[in-house]
Amino acid sequence: MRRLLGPALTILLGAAFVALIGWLLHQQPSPAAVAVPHQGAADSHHVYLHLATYPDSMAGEHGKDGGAEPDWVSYGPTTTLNVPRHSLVTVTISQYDGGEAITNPWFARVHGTVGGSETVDGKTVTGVDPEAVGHTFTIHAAPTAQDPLFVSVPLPAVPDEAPPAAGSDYPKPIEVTFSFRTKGPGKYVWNCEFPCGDGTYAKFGGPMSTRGYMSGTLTVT
Ligand SMILES: [Cu+2]
Repeated sequence: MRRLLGPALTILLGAAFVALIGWLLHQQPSPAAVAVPHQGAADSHHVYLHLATYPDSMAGEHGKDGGAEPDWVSYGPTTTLNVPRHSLVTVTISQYDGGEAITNPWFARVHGTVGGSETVDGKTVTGVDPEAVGHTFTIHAAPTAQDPLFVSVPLPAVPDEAPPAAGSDYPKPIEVTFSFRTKGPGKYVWNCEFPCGDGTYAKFGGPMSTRGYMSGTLTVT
């Protein structure tokens, strides 16, 4: 019995930690201006989202001066996403940031998208090199009464030596596109699963654990 207690306790503590992170993500206030970045398409059941990942927070929802933490990596233009129910959602992410080896190579694979794939600069792939990941976009669904929604796509790293693009502070981005289908209405959280935060919590601190940088909400309306 005592021998079983150790692993059981570990699992329990792990589950409690995951629950705590989920609760913390839900507790942080959303940005005041709640943007609805999906553009109305000709077919109302197919919407588009355009996001970007930056090596700092000067281009997203924190304003041009970067707000409180200008050096933190961020998603933009907003981390508050709204998409309609029973729809096809096509997301394009312009990835401007560098990266390195991902801790968990499972997140270097594509999960939960239409066709189980994404395109990287136009090329269809089911995963990227786990040694060169910039960020991931990972929608989580806690087991609740709402419809499950799990999508995770890796965003390859922009090479460190890439020069800034003309007229930009950032290099030419890597364009990642994928689609997923929504079911019924629900509230979900998403985050990056590449530990790109500060040194606390195995690099899951700072921008990784603060709403509006490497995490946000996705509301299916
Ligand atoms: Cu990240």
